[in-house]
Amino acid sequence: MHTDAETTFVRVYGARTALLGVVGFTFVTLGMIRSFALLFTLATVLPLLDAVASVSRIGLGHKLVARRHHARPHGRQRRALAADRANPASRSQPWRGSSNDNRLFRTLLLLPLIGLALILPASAAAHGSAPGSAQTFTQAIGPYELAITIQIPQRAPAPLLLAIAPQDDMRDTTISLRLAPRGQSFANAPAVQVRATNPPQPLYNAQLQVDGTGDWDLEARVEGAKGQGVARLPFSVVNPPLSVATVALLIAIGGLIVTMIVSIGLEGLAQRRKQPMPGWVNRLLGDVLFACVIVAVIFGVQQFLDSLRATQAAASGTPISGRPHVNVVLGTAPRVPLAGQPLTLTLDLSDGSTGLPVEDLSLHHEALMHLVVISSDGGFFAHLHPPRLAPGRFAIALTPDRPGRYTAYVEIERQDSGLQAIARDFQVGGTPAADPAPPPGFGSREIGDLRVSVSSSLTPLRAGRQATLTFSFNAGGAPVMDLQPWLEMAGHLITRSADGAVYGHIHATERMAPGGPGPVTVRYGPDIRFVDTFPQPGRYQLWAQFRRAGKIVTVPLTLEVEK
Ligand SMILES: [Cu+2]
Repeated sequence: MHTDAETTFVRVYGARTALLGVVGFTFVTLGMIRSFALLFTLATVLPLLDAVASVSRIGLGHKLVARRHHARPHGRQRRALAADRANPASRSQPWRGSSNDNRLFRTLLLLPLIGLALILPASAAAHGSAPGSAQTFTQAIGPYELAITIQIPQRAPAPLLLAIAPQDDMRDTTISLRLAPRGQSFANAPAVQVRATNPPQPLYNAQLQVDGTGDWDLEARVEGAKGQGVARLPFSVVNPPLSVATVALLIAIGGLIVTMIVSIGLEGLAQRRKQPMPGWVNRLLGDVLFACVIVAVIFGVQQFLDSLRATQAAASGTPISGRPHVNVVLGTAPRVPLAGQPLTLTLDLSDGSTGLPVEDLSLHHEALMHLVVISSDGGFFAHLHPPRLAPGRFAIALTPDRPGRYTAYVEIERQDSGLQAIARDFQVGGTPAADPAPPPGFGSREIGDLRVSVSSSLTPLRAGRQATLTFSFNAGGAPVMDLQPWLEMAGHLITRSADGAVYGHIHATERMAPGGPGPVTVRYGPDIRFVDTFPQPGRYQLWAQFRRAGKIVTVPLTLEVEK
């Protein structure tokens, strides 16, 4: 059984705790600065409100219990109320005190609603721009290079929005797209077709339907005058897991808000009818509020502690679990490839522990796999993005231009693991030609209609000493300002010691440009810088790669590094 004062206290504290719960919960869920600031402000303001509430209800020198309250009339009070009704003049005084309390009470009740209103738009925005909701796969499909962005839906069934950005000339090609749950046949899946127009657009949109959650493969088939190819892009749709604690907290907070609204409504009704609310209703509302508060506090605290632990674990840089290494088996078709003849490289990825096909590759710079193929003399260089054909299987065609030993560098990243670069050699037959002249080192050279000058912050280069290499671009005597990002970066630099012992993939120091479905407007120029420390002395072969007007510009380089 509660007295009036107790009931009011429970309500005041209910309102306060609900508010803190809502704000704390939002802070926990979203980890947003705005919620944190709100929480801080409320933590300062609420004790003051509590003090006001306490003084007004318990009173300083007031006889609270004797004071008449419309909500909880007892025997003697009821008789007094009946007398009041008979004599309106005597009624004004007690009701005024009560309605003042009501106003304060309502103000306190309004706060959680204001808190909610402040928070809800923020949460909606946070969901819309949640990282990872769009995944861009850049890869070769047959002879065509394209970037396909998948907007991963938050739940299923849902439409699957696709944006296709050709990376080179794709005019008059047809792109067929269809979906199948991982491991199932595409045979009966409905397909949508996109026709790359002439002249080509920078972006084509398509839409498919995802029926359920789980692992999916998107098959992209391209056919055109230059040839055809296929890629199967893996993605997953997961319903955000809602824990029991979260559901309980939400129910408790919802219960608090509903009970408060009901309570305000009933009190308003009671006042208007000048009839007291029945005691049992009041008690019931108080009990429900109290129960909701208890549940909200328990699960709110639990959620808060959980998130605190997660934040601490993230901040302390606790190493993520990691996955076993990946074994790569490289195959060539034909088995003995010949210089000048096309060959297909097949890369089968298996888990180093279980031997099963590797199916948990993360997108790394917009591709599941980056493949760099270099001939031992450095005369042949290709940076490719092989399409995934089946679980753990990637394949791509290329035409080696000289006989000899080649190295394929496979760069991949498994979920929760770091980047792995795996080198595999293969042999190409044919009649050896004269050794190619090595490309120039520092200084100026013409590449197409571009003049590229390369300089270093450290000359001569020394092993173990950091150097900044600067590539400056000019066209027609004017500095080039319209270099585009490629695979999220202003430039990529592949370095390899002539003996093959050292391999590096370095990114430009310029600001990253994360990809997405829309056109990327970031431009770079005329200078692009890379920082590197060559680990050992000797001759190095380098290939710097940039993108301009949708075409990849490769700048080969030979540098000597002294001791
Ligand atoms: Cu790449």
